[in-house]
Amino acid sequence: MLPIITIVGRENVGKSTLFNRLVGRRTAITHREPGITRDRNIKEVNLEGTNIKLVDTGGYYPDETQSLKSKIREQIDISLKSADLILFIVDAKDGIMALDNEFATSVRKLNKRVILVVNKIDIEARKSQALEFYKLGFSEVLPISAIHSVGIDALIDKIKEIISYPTIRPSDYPTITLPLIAIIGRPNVGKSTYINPRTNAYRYPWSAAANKD
Ligand SMILES: Nc1nc2c(ncn2[C@@H]2O[C@H](COP(=O)(O)OP(=O)(O)O)[C@@H](O)[C@H]2O)c(=O)[nH]1
Ligand SMILES: [Mg+2]
Repeated sequence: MLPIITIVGRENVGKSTLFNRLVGRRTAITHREPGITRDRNIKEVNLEGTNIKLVDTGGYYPDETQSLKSKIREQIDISLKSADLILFIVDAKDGIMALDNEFATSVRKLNKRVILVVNKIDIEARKSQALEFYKLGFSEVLPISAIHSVGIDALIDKIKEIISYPTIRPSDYPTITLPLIAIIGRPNVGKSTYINPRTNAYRYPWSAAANKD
């Protein structure tokens, strides 16, 4: 089974432009999906040696009478259920819009691997415009311009890197429930003093009591 990579985001952020950009590199077979989707585009693409199935959710807005939220939910539910990797696209020219936040929340709930693609960064020098989008809470944030082909190679590299790892779902995690916290810093700044309950007895009396000989 080919990895399924699904492009999602609000209207006009450049989903279809990115789809065409990635497909344009080397197209294979085009599928037509029966069912609810009106014009969901699915293509098998060879991304520099790696075959994937690319899905453009663009145009998928089922019914104008539905509320925006239910449209989003429906789009996310149907199109993203089978996705192995989500390309969540936002528009650098618009900044973070309310609808981006709603998409972000819904996408995050899916617990899938996500690249936040910040589109319309038309020149490399404006890459820093992507920084504000870290607020949406995704660790992989990539600036691109789908039209001007800026950052597309980096995006392809990132896609290939991510899908080369097997998917680990929360249910696969070992049963460690406590968070692991690392104390780091250069030598002699007081890392051990900080974590040693004896030397910290006056700050953490409960720890000292628990460690009495
Ligand atoms: N300036 C700029 N415009 C872009 C870029 N990518 C897409 N667009 C424009 O944004 C508009 C919406 O693009 P489209 O791909 O149809 O968005 P979709 O609704 O998310 O599929 C079109 O006018 C595109 O030409 C980009 O990298 N830079
Ligand atoms: Mg579109």
